[in-house]
Amino acid sequence: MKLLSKYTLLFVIVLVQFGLSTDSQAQTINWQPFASGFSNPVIITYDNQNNLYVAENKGIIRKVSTSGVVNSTAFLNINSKVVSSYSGVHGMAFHPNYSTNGYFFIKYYKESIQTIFISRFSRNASNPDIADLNSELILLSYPGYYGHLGGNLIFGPDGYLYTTTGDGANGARGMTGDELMTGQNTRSIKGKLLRIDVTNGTLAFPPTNPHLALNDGIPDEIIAQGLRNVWRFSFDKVTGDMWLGDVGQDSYEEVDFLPAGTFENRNLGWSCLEGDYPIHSNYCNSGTDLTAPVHTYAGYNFNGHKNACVIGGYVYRGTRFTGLNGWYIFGDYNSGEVWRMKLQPEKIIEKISENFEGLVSFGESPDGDIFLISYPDGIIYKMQLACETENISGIHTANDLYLAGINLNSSKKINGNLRVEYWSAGGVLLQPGFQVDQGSVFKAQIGNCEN
Ligand SMILES: [Ca+2]
Ligand SMILES: [Ca+2]
Repeated sequence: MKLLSKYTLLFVIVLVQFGLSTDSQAQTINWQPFASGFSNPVIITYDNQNNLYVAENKGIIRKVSTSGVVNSTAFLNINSKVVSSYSGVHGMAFHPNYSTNGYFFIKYYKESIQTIFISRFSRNASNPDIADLNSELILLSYPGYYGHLGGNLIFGPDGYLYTTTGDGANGARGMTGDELMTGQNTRSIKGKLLRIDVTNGTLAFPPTNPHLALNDGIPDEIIAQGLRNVWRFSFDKVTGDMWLGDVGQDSYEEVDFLPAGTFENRNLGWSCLEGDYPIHSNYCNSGTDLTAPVHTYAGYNFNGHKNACVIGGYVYRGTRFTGLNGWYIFGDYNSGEVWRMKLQPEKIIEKISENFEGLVSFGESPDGDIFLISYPDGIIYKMQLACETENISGIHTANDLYLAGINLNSSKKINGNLRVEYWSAGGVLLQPGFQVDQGSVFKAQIGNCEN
């Protein structure tokens, strides 16, 4: 093609939105190895000093830098407390004032005595890279049997510590589930959403917890019921809304959404319902309205045994990919599929990855990056946008502002090597130094091509 003229453009705005919400094809996500060498990792979280920590199922916790360098010395090893062949560490959360008080909290299962513990531990007084095994202060403990033991431990936007308990059932295939009838039994600690106040490092109950009345027979930490086995839930950093992935029995997996400030006295339905469908009508609790899931998908029985275990994730609130802002990222352990979902202005769900081996949990960095944990491989992956070629064509008109040509969407034939920041709001921001040949066809590589 003959070049008619050439301009050097500092900022060239293509006035067409390539953002996710207007593109019929979901942007491909890459999960790039961030840190590795773990043995069955289940959690990645952080303290208020931007240090990351990875917890392995069997109780070893390692400190990790924001660039993915793993400390060779374990931060803490509670393997002697866990001693489990099945399920050890379920949750870990650092106190909002960790930098001053050194407190962090671990939820773990001790199989030998079939008990779930929520304990406070303390950082070593002189070495911030290690914690003290003998600092354990048990705050709560519950009986738990092989089966549904619940899930993680996270501080909410209100500064209180939240966790979930499973219904305690076996959950084997072919059963209808909830054989202990706990989900709708308000007095049972099982199948519930719990909230405690550990501001001072000891156990207290928030005054807004709904079951604080003396001698009401309902544990004071319960705030919502009807959970089957929520392994992973999280809070939207911006809105404070809660998202939960409730693992189904054999029929339906579900995602639940609780707007900020509306957590108390919720009933998520199990096992009156599985997803939206009746399971045990005789277990239904007539005293409460049920909160329907915002998303269900076919479980083990209905998809060729492909999807069978929802893994709740996080709402993306990072700064690197503004086009993903507000999307909820979640997946399924069995299929290794990962989706993004938005509820407003209309519900949209799109698959962004698949065939991920051993997707046991997601995680979040202090600045909002999303991690994905491979349980069998012992690798923490970090979300990246794939560096794709977007087919842009158009005729450059003049000056520094490139107005999208009429062919921009209709003519898809360009490959290229130009780096473009895809995720800028409302358009494509070309990088400084980009040269445009008037009358030529543009070449652009779209995506965040960090590596
Ligand atoms: Ca009570
Ligand atoms: Ca439900």
